[in-house]
Amino acid sequence: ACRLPWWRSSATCKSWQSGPFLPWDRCQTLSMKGINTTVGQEQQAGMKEEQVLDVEMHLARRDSEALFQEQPETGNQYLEDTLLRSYLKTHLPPKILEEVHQDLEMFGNRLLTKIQPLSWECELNPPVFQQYDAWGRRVDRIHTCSAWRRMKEISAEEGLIAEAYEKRYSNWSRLYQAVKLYLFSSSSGGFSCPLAMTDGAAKVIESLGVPGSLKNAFDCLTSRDPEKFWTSGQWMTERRGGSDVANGTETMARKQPDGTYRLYGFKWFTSAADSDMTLTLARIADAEGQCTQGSRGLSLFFLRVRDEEGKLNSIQVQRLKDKLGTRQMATAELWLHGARAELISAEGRGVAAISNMLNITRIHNVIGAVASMRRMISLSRDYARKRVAFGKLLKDHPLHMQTIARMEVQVRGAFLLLMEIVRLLGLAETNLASEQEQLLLRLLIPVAKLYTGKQASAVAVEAMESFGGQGYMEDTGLPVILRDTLVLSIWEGTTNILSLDVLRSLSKSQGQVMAVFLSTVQKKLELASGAEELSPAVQRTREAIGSLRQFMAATGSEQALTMELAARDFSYSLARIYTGRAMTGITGPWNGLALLMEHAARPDASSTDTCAALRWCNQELCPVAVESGRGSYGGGAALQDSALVFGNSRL
Ligand code: UCC
Repeated sequence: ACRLPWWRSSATCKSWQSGPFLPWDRCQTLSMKGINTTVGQEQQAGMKEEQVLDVEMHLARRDSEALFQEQPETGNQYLEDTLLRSYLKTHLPPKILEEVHQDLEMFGNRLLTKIQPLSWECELNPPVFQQYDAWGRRVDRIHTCSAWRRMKEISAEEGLIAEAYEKRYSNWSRLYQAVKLYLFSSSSGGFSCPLAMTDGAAKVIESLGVPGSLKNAFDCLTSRDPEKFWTSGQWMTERRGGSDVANGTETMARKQPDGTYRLYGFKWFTSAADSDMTLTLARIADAEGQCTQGSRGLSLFFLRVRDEEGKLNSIQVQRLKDKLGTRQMATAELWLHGARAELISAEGRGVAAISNMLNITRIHNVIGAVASMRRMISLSRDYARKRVAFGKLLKDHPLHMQTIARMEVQVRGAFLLLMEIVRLLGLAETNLASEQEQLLLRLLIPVAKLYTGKQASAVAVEAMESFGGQGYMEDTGLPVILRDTLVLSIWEGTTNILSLDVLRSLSKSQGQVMAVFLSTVQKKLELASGAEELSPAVQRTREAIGSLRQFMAATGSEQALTMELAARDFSYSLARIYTGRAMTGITGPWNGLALLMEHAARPDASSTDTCAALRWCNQELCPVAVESGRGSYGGGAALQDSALVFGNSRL
């Protein structure tokens, strides 16, 4: 079984355990304490004194033995995940399921026995930056541990990127890859981050039609050969901002006589700085050295980080970032002093081109969010079966169970939303997606990223509490999961930035995407109405859709400020409604029911599937309508917001 950190395994704890019970006559020696002694008796008394102390220590140890806690464990994460397995059984064609099942079971075992210990090694041995060698030469080496490098090999061997691009299971390949990444994520020691960007880079290159100059890069990014496999970075963030890429990017590109470019600038936040290549944005300078400002001035470049001899490509590492979490991974500040690069987008189309990468890394973010929730709940659940408090196991305390059950409902919803997105992506990548499905995918990626990022932080904090004080102890490994989870709502676009991206997808499609969303859910809701036990959930969802429609109709003609203020609540509403119900595209009598409702309507569904659907729909499904009714999105509310924020300060 997979125990929390190996460095606190039962072997290390043995010395803390008391010996066998002491016989009663030895315990009697306690009464000798304070005995009067003569000179001749001193030595004998000293020995007795020692015996007394020995007995006291044994008793103290025996007492503390009762306080000794059993570590929470997880087993094979694939076999234990009944929701995942039932999802695959419901959706995958039988032949594919058979093959995939075998591989996932083996992968689950490998994760448990081989990969999880490496993950803790990565945590214990974060990257080290060496700026100079012993003789004063600038070397800028980032030293990573052997476990980290092994993760790279394992990623290739398991086809964690390759699977999506080989497409051996056609439209199901993407979903299958996502499932492997989901299982890998919480045992990857942070390696899921470079994999996210590697996947994103491969996607960008594929979307460009794999031009000849990038063929080798594409082959390496998607290779199963550990010797050949590359990872990629994504260098977007500069000093003036990680969100406002269009205005914050200062890096300049100068064209060379051979048609390549040299890049000059400073990249403030470059994750997985030990990667082989990267995609990055820069402004092409004209003959006078002038650049176009704003989004239209940005172009996308490909560059190798090092040359064949391992020398940096005119790049200097300023320092590694001192992060709250994801410490296993080297995130660096980099100076580009004429790094040789290749222009890979049309001039001025950099943001649009890198969006392909962003959409993939945002899906990886969702994978990381769902995986960390699942891991925390698995450990909580196991602990509840072992830990005794107030005379009974935690699992026999109803309030404790209620708390974990609420988290379970959240992770179930998030998991099904993730599966829905990768299912749609698989269809899009094999030209099987309708125009409606493509629009839905564009909308659901930011919705899922922003929503699951917040869910994951909340669940990680709540789950940590379920271990009591132990959850707060660094050497249990639980704080590592919390720290690594907190980044999910920040990087790859914060919650507010993603909310604005939801609005961008609306306006880009001129409202068509909302029409698709609403008509899909409305039409398919009728199908869900057949299942008697789900009728309260159907009813609440129907009301929520009605409220959403009303909100859309009322704000349609209003100014931009209203939509900006509503963006976050609006996005949450889409997440909750869609997870509550959605179009799934599978065939059968339950085709088109809600994600959670659909799962509960399977012939072999359990009562807990129904319960999860009902409870999901018990939360406020359309917060944007509620807040709109309270007048939260008007100009007056915005002024009040500012007054509240600054009213208590001298500013
Ligand atoms: O770098 C970072 C750390 C890396 C770590 C990755 C690890 C993940 C690991 C997970 C493990 C579990 S963090 C970097 C964080 N920064 C961001 O994510 C950027 C956030 N900012 C945005 O997303 C902004 O909204 C921008 C940059 C997209 C805004 O740029 P613009 O230029 O102001 O926006 P525009 O003008 O609206 O969009 C320009 C074009 C448009 O296309 P056209 O011109 O054809 O209309 C948009 O439709 O780009 C298109 N576009 C998109 N297309 C913009 N966003 C998208 C999109 N999401 N999908 C498709």
